[in-house]
Amino acid sequence: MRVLLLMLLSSTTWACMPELPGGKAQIIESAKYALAYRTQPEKIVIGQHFVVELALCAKAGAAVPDSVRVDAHMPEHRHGMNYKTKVTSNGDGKYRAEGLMFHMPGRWEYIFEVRTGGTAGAPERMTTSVVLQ
Ligand SMILES: [Cu+2]
Repeated sequence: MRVLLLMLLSSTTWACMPELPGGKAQIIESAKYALAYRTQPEKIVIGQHFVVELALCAKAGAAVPDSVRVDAHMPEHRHGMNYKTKVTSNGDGKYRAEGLMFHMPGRWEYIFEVRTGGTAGAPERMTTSVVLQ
């Protein structure tokens, strides 16, 4: 019992659950953060802009995010999107990224970059990919 308690106390990766109301969301996790996201529209159409809504929570011991960047690229093709995204914070750990567009079919990888403490330290990167047909 005592050992278990010490293990729990020494853990810096306590889970948290990001809340993104309004429907189902994909969850991805890094050592420090958990992120829920969904696209709008839900089904991405090649060559049409879409929005990514996301919610972020910091696990125990991790700094609260200052800002989030959202980007995407095609790792196999070594190119990114033709547009830059604009991320706005809705407060309360929620963000909205506008201006995404996947301009061709294939595997696209989202890159979520979480920044804390100004310029100090590298941003935490979280990635996940989707295949568009
Ligand atoms: Cu490509």
